[in-house]
Amino acid sequence: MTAGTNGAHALMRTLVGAGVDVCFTNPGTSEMHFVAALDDVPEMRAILGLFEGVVTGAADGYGRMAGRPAATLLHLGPGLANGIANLHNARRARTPVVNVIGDHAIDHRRFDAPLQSDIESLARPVSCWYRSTETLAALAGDTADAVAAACSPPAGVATLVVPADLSWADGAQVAPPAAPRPPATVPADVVELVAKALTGGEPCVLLLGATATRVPGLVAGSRVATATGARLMAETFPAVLERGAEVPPVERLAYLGEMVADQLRGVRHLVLADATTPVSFFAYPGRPGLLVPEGCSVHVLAAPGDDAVGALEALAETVGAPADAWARQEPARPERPTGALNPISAAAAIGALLPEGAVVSDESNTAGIFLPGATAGAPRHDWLCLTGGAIGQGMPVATGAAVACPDRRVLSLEADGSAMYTLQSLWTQAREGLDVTTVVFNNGSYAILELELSRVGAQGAGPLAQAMLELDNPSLDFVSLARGMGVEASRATTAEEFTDQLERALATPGPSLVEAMVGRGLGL
Ligand SMILES: Cc1ncc(C[n+]2csc(CCOP(=O)(O)OP(=O)(O)O)c2C)c(N)n1
Ligand SMILES: [Mg+2]
Repeated sequence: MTAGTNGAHALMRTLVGAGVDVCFTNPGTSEMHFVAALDDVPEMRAILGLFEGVVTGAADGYGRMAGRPAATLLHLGPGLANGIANLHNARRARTPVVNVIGDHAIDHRRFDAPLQSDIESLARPVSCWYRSTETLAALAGDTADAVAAACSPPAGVATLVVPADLSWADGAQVAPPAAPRPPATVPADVVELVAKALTGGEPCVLLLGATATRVPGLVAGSRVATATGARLMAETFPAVLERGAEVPPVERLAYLGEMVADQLRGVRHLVLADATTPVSFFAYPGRPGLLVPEGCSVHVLAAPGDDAVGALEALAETVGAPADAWARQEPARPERPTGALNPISAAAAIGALLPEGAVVSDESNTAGIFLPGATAGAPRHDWLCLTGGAIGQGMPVATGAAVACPDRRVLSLEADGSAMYTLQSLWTQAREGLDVTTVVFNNGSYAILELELSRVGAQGAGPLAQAMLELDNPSLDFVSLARGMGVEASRATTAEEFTDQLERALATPGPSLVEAMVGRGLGL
């Protein structure tokens, strides 16, 4: 233990000592001592977000790409509440996040002052660990515990609540880092049983999720698939999917249950490697919620918190897969598109131009359905998905990913409706000079909900219902919105314009935005 000064300093120094040196924040009065401590702890990079959904989503994007947590700094219950949807997405992504919330001074709580609320009830559902520090002596140790909890497999959001009187009190100590729990090794008999199922001559799918969708997991999975004839698949919305030329290709489970039924028809053994059992995103009248086909056995090779990559490698050895017998994606790019701008031609342009090493934050929704095909053979890149289904994730995640990966181009692919949730991310990107290229697919609607309206069997939808799904009265002008936050922007109405503008944006340092007027249809 080394002597600190006040509690806020001790917390900051403990975070930095544990490797947490980025803090996304939107602070208030109860966090002013943390703000004041920043000048004395310059190792901590503090980044301002103008809404808490930006703060929490950026921490998610940072944690996914850095592999270690950022801290947030949020203002009491209401600040946390504004950030919860993206903490929900981070929880689903199993991203390590140290979620610090300033609270009223302990002695002030009894007054029920205006910002007083039940922080614990708000935080628990999105947190893998929760603690409210009640003494100065405990503050630094609790901070170290929070970092370890966030990083312990399966990683998650560790929430630490700090009363204001502890952050201003003098005499706090800095704590050394605490060790995270290691992942659990999958027992050999589990691997043996799975190997038996895969080599029994029946149709099998090996489904990769969470920690298994990066190159080591993909390579081990591909070895198993090559040796046994199993099909290699990945969950619908991986937190990070590494893909592109020379990487083992993997088919993702579809979003729509009917399409998953087609993908899994006839499968007799479904092996889960850090993936969950496939279920429909929503319930629909008369349709199954569980998407495992009849007569198919589910085998858990690795559960959350297990060493899934180690288990896949052990499985590859057990089935006798040679170390270099894995599938490699052929390099290929689409031609630069011409003619109408629609989801097909926009995807072709992105496939033609995607830079080597790009980090793609994908919240393109319906306009993005042709992207996986168009980018499959592009140079190697990472694909970050909407893990928890709560829209408003994409632009903050892109922001945090750019902070984590300053040498890589981030491509933020946004549907227009989703963009409007956390559009303030652009301001943070401009202020921090982040290399984020944003494409907004302007289709003037909540297009997916038009589809869902008919799929759920809702009766009697007329013009009033339709109006709830339309965004074109007034229409959104993303060029002006971006410029208003200091981000250069242009609008494309043809495939040629889009390709040229995207090429220029990708080559320009700092953030820029291209508004793609893709229209209502898919371009089929
Ligand atoms: C936090 C949150 N609020 C609301 C929804 C419901 N929702 C799902 S998709 C959607 C509209 C998406 O529209 P857009 O982003 O423009 O994509 P498009 O469907 O047009 O491709 C909404 C409101 C949600 N998923 N998450
Ligand atoms: Mg839309």
